[in-house]
Amino acid sequence: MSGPIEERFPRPSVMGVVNVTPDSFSDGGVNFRTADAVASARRMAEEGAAIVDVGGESTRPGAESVPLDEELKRVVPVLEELGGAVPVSIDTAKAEVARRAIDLGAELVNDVTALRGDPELAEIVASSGAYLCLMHMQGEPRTMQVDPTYEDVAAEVASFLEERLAFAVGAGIPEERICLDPGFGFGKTVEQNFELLARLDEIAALGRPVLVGLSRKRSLGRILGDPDATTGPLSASLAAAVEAYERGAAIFRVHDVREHVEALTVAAAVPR
Ligand code: 7PJ
Repeated sequence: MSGPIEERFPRPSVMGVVNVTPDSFSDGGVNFRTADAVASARRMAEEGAAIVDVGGESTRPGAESVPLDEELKRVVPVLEELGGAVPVSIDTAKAEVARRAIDLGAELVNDVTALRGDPELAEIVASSGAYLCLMHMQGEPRTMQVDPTYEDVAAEVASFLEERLAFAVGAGIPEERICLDPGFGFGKTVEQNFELLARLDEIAALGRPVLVGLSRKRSLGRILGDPDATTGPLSASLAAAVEAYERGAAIFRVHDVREHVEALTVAAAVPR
Protein backbone atom coordinates (compact mmCIF):
# COMPACT_ATOMS: atom_id res chain seq x y z
CA MET A 1 0.00 0.00 0.00
CA SER A 2 0.89 3.67 -0.16
CA GLY A 3 2.96 5.70 2.32
CA PRO A 4 2.23 7.51 5.59
CA ILE A 5 -1.27 8.89 6.04
CA GLU A 6 0.04 12.47 6.20
CA GLU A 7 1.47 12.08 2.69
CA ARG A 8 -1.70 10.51 1.32
CA PHE A 9 -3.84 13.25 2.93
CA PRO A 10 -1.90 16.53 3.04
CA ARG A 11 -3.48 19.34 5.12
CA PRO A 12 -6.20 20.23 4.27
CA SER A 13 -7.82 17.17 2.67
CA VAL A 14 -11.55 16.68 2.34
CA MET A 15 -13.41 13.41 2.99
CA GLY A 16 -16.91 13.32 1.48
CA VAL A 17 -19.70 11.62 3.45
CA VAL A 18 -21.90 9.05 1.73
CA ASN A 19 -24.33 7.56 4.23
CA VAL A 20 -26.01 4.53 2.68
CA THR A 21 -28.68 4.69 5.36
CA PRO A 22 -32.36 5.56 5.60
CA ASP A 23 -31.92 7.67 8.75
CA SER A 24 -28.69 9.69 9.02
CA PHE A 25 -29.25 13.00 10.79
CA SER A 26 -27.92 15.24 8.08
CA ASP A 27 -28.59 13.63 4.72
CA GLY A 28 -31.43 11.33 5.88
CA GLY A 29 -31.90 8.83 3.11
CA VAL A 30 -30.64 10.71 0.05
CA ASN A 31 -27.98 8.05 -0.63
CA PHE A 32 -29.88 4.99 0.56
CA ARG A 33 -30.26 3.66 -2.98
CA THR A 34 -27.08 2.24 -4.52
CA ALA A 35 -27.29 4.36 -7.67
CA ASP A 36 -27.71 7.57 -5.65
CA ALA A 37 -24.78 6.71 -3.36
CA VAL A 38 -22.55 5.92 -6.33
CA ALA A 39 -23.52 9.17 -8.09
CA SER A 40 -22.83 11.16 -4.89
CA ALA A 41 -19.44 9.51 -4.46
CA ARG A 42 -18.42 10.27 -8.04
CA ARG A 43 -19.59 13.87 -7.77
CA MET A 44 -17.68 14.38 -4.50
CA ALA A 45 -14.49 13.05 -6.10
CA GLU A 46 -14.95 15.48 -9.00
CA GLU A 47 -15.50 18.31 -6.53
CA GLY A 48 -12.13 17.64 -4.92
CA ALA A 49 -12.70 15.07 -2.19
CA ALA A 50 -9.47 13.17 -1.46
CA ILE A 51 -11.62 10.23 -0.33
CA VAL A 52 -15.28 9.34 0.12
CA ASP A 53 -16.46 7.78 3.40
CA VAL A 54 -19.10 5.12 2.70
CA GLY A 55 -21.15 3.95 5.69
CA GLY A 56 -24.12 1.65 6.17
CA GLU A 57 -24.80 2.24 9.84
CA SER A 58 -26.05 5.56 11.17
CA THR A 59 -24.31 6.71 14.34
CA ARG A 60 -26.46 9.79 14.88
CA PRO A 61 -27.64 10.38 18.46
CA GLY A 62 -30.35 7.86 19.32
CA ALA A 63 -29.56 5.48 16.45
CA GLU A 64 -29.90 1.73 16.92
CA SER A 65 -27.19 -0.54 15.52
CA VAL A 66 -27.62 -2.34 12.20
CA PRO A 67 -27.18 -6.13 11.75
CA LEU A 68 -24.16 -7.32 9.76
CA ASP A 69 -26.10 -8.64 6.77
CA GLU A 70 -28.04 -5.39 6.43
CA GLU A 71 -24.87 -3.29 6.65
CA LEU A 72 -23.19 -5.44 3.97
CA LYS A 73 -26.28 -5.23 1.77
CA ARG A 74 -26.05 -1.44 1.91
CA VAL A 75 -22.36 -0.84 1.30
CA VAL A 76 -21.09 -3.76 -0.81
CA PRO A 77 -23.08 -2.88 -3.97
CA VAL A 78 -21.88 0.72 -3.73
CA LEU A 79 -18.23 -0.33 -3.51
CA GLU A 80 -18.70 -2.88 -6.27
CA GLU A 81 -20.18 -0.31 -8.58
CA LEU A 82 -17.50 2.27 -7.79
CA GLY A 83 -15.02 -0.44 -8.70
CA GLY A 84 -12.04 1.38 -7.24
CA ALA A 85 -12.58 4.42 -9.50
CA VAL A 86 -13.16 6.69 -6.48
CA PRO A 87 -10.92 6.48 -3.38
CA VAL A 88 -13.06 5.05 -0.60
CA SER A 89 -13.04 4.87 3.16
CA ILE A 90 -15.36 2.46 4.97
CA ASP A 91 -17.29 3.83 7.94
CA THR A 92 -17.84 0.75 10.07
CA ALA A 93 -17.06 -0.83 13.42
CA LYS A 94 -17.50 -4.36 12.07
CA ALA A 95 -14.50 -6.48 11.03
CA GLU A 96 -16.44 -8.36 8.36
CA VAL A 97 -17.69 -5.14 6.73
CA ALA A 98 -14.15 -3.72 6.79
CA ARG A 99 -12.73 -6.92 5.30
CA ARG A 100 -15.18 -6.95 2.41
CA ALA A 101 -14.71 -3.24 1.82
CA ILE A 102 -10.91 -3.50 1.79
CA ASP A 103 -11.20 -6.40 -0.69
CA LEU A 104 -13.24 -4.04 -2.85
CA GLY A 105 -10.56 -1.34 -2.65
CA ALA A 106 -11.30 0.67 0.50
CA GLU A 107 -8.13 2.43 1.66
CA LEU A 108 -9.14 3.60 5.13
CA VAL A 109 -11.27 2.21 7.95
CA ASN A 110 -13.21 4.86 9.87
CA ASP A 111 -14.12 3.21 13.17
CA VAL A 112 -16.13 5.45 15.50
CA THR A 113 -15.55 2.94 18.32
CA ALA A 114 -11.74 3.29 18.05
CA LEU A 115 -11.27 -0.52 18.00
CA ARG A 116 -13.51 -1.06 21.04
CA GLY A 117 -16.44 -2.49 19.07
CA ASP A 118 -15.32 -5.62 17.23
CA PRO A 119 -12.31 -7.49 18.64
CA GLU A 120 -11.39 -8.73 15.15
CA LEU A 121 -11.18 -5.35 13.45
CA ALA A 122 -7.62 -4.51 14.52
CA GLU A 123 -6.27 -7.67 12.84
CA ILE A 124 -8.12 -6.90 9.59
CA VAL A 125 -6.62 -3.41 9.50
CA ALA A 126 -3.15 -4.64 10.49
CA SER A 127 -2.97 -7.43 7.93
CA SER A 128 -4.42 -5.39 5.06
CA GLY A 129 -2.27 -2.30 5.53
CA ALA A 130 -5.34 -0.06 5.40
CA TYR A 131 -5.32 3.40 6.98
CA LEU A 132 -7.32 3.81 10.20
CA CYS A 133 -9.21 6.62 11.90
CA LEU A 134 -9.61 6.30 15.68
CA MET A 135 -12.44 8.47 17.04
CA HIS A 136 -13.38 9.50 20.56
CA MET A 137 -16.92 8.82 21.76
CA GLN A 138 -18.28 8.93 25.31
CA GLY A 139 -20.97 6.25 25.68
CA GLU A 140 -22.74 4.77 22.65
CA PRO A 141 -24.88 6.38 19.95
CA ARG A 142 -28.21 5.30 21.46
CA THR A 143 -27.62 7.18 24.72
CA MET A 144 -24.48 9.30 24.32
CA GLN A 145 -26.24 12.67 24.40
CA VAL A 146 -28.17 11.96 27.62
CA ASP A 147 -25.70 13.51 30.07
CA PRO A 148 -22.14 13.72 28.75
CA THR A 149 -19.76 14.57 31.60
CA TYR A 150 -16.10 15.57 31.65
CA GLU A 151 -13.80 17.28 34.11
CA ASP A 152 -11.64 18.52 31.24
CA VAL A 153 -12.98 17.56 27.84
CA ALA A 154 -9.86 18.30 25.78
CA ALA A 155 -7.49 16.55 28.20
CA GLU A 156 -9.77 13.51 28.48
CA VAL A 157 -10.26 13.19 24.72
CA ALA A 158 -6.51 13.53 24.16
CA SER A 159 -5.65 10.88 26.71
CA PHE A 160 -8.31 8.53 25.32
CA LEU A 161 -6.92 8.92 21.79
CA GLU A 162 -3.38 8.42 23.04
CA GLU A 163 -4.44 5.17 24.72
CA ARG A 164 -6.32 3.92 21.63
CA LEU A 165 -3.34 4.81 19.42
CA ALA A 166 -1.09 2.72 21.67
CA PHE A 167 -3.62 -0.12 21.53
CA ALA A 168 -3.73 -0.02 17.72
CA VAL A 169 0.06 0.08 17.41
CA GLY A 170 0.27 -2.82 19.86
CA ALA A 171 -2.10 -4.76 17.59
CA GLY A 172 0.32 -4.34 14.70
CA ILE A 173 -1.08 -1.28 12.92
CA PRO A 174 1.78 1.09 12.06
CA GLU A 175 1.44 4.48 13.72
CA GLU A 176 2.11 6.20 10.39
CA ARG A 177 -1.14 4.73 9.02
CA ILE A 178 -3.36 6.13 11.80
CA CYS A 179 -5.22 9.42 12.20
CA LEU A 180 -7.14 10.64 15.27
CA ASP A 181 -10.56 12.27 15.60
CA PRO A 182 -11.96 14.04 18.70
CA GLY A 183 -15.48 12.92 17.71
CA PHE A 184 -17.44 16.16 17.71
CA GLY A 185 -21.00 15.47 18.86
CA PHE A 186 -20.29 11.96 20.15
CA GLY A 187 -21.20 12.28 23.82
CA LYS A 188 -20.55 16.03 24.06
CA THR A 189 -22.66 19.08 24.82
CA VAL A 190 -22.52 22.22 22.67
CA GLU A 191 -20.16 23.83 25.20
CA GLN A 192 -17.94 20.74 25.30
CA ASN A 193 -17.75 20.62 21.49
CA PHE A 194 -16.68 24.25 21.31
CA GLU A 195 -14.13 23.85 24.09
CA LEU A 196 -12.71 20.88 22.20
CA LEU A 197 -12.55 22.93 19.01
CA ALA A 198 -10.77 25.74 20.83
CA ARG A 199 -8.19 23.28 22.13
CA LEU A 200 -7.83 21.09 19.05
CA ASP A 201 -4.10 21.88 19.06
CA GLU A 202 -3.87 19.60 22.12
CA ILE A 203 -5.16 16.72 20.00
CA ALA A 204 -2.80 17.61 17.14
CA ALA A 205 0.05 17.59 19.67
CA LEU A 206 -0.34 13.80 19.91
CA GLY A 207 1.61 13.81 16.66
CA ARG A 208 -0.89 12.14 14.35
CA PRO A 209 -3.02 13.85 11.66
CA VAL A 210 -6.35 15.04 13.07
CA LEU A 211 -9.61 14.26 11.26
CA VAL A 212 -12.65 16.34 12.18
CA GLY A 213 -16.35 15.87 11.53
CA LEU A 214 -18.14 19.14 12.19
CA SER A 215 -20.21 19.28 9.01
CA ARG A 216 -23.93 19.99 9.65
CA LYS A 217 -23.66 18.93 13.29
CA ARG A 218 -26.40 19.94 15.68
CA SER A 219 -24.13 22.03 17.90
CA LEU A 220 -23.82 24.46 14.98
CA GLY A 221 -27.58 24.83 14.69
CA ARG A 222 -27.84 25.29 18.46
CA ILE A 223 -25.19 28.04 18.55
CA LEU A 224 -27.28 29.83 15.93
CA GLY A 225 -30.14 30.00 18.42
CA ASP A 226 -32.35 26.97 17.86
CA PRO A 227 -32.22 24.95 21.11
CA ASP A 228 -33.84 21.95 19.41
CA ALA A 229 -31.73 21.93 16.24
CA THR A 230 -30.73 18.45 15.04
CA THR A 231 -28.52 19.79 12.29
CA GLY A 232 -26.50 22.89 11.36
CA PRO A 233 -26.26 24.86 8.12
CA LEU A 234 -23.47 24.86 5.54
CA SER A 235 -22.32 28.38 6.42
CA ALA A 236 -21.72 27.35 10.03
CA SER A 237 -20.03 24.13 8.93
CA LEU A 238 -17.53 26.12 6.84
CA ALA A 239 -16.71 28.46 9.73
CA ALA A 240 -16.15 25.51 12.04
CA ALA A 241 -13.94 23.76 9.47
CA VAL A 242 -11.75 26.84 9.04
CA GLU A 243 -11.45 27.21 12.83
CA ALA A 244 -10.40 23.55 13.05
CA TYR A 245 -7.90 24.04 10.23
CA GLU A 246 -6.37 26.96 12.12
CA ARG A 247 -5.81 24.66 15.09
CA GLY A 248 -4.13 21.92 13.10
CA ALA A 249 -6.88 19.69 11.66
CA ALA A 250 -5.78 17.84 8.53
CA ILE A 251 -8.75 15.87 7.20
CA PHE A 252 -12.31 17.23 7.07
CA ARG A 253 -15.25 14.83 6.93
CA VAL A 254 -17.98 16.83 5.18
CA HIS A 255 -21.24 16.59 3.28
CA ASP A 256 -20.69 19.62 1.03
CA VAL A 257 -17.40 18.89 -0.67
CA ARG A 258 -17.05 21.75 -3.15
CA GLU A 259 -17.72 24.46 -0.58
CA HIS A 260 -15.30 22.97 1.95
CA VAL A 261 -12.56 22.56 -0.65
CA GLU A 262 -13.01 26.24 -1.57
CA ALA A 263 -13.09 27.52 2.02
CA LEU A 264 -10.11 25.43 3.09
CA THR A 265 -8.11 26.36 -0.01
CA VAL A 266 -8.51 30.02 0.99
CA ALA A 267 -7.62 29.28 4.62
CA ALA A 268 -4.52 27.38 3.49
CA ALA A 269 -3.44 30.23 1.17
CA VAL A 270 -3.01 32.60 4.12
CA PRO A 271 0.75 32.68 4.76
CA ARG A 272 1.83 31.82 8.29
C1 7PJ B 1 -18.21 11.38 12.40
C2 7PJ B 1 -17.99 10.12 11.86
C3 7PJ B 1 -17.10 12.14 12.84
C4 7PJ B 1 -15.72 10.32 12.11
C5 7PJ B 1 -20.12 10.53 11.93
C6 7PJ B 1 -22.32 12.44 10.37
C7 7PJ B 1 -22.56 11.85 11.73
N1 7PJ B 1 -16.76 9.58 11.70
N2 7PJ B 1 -19.21 9.60 11.57
N3 7PJ B 1 -15.87 11.56 12.67
N4 7PJ B 1 -19.55 11.63 12.41
N5 7PJ B 1 -14.47 9.83 11.99
O1 7PJ B 1 -22.64 11.78 9.37
O2 7PJ B 1 -21.83 13.57 10.30
O3 7PJ B 1 -17.20 13.25 13.37
S1 7PJ B 1 -21.83 10.25 11.81
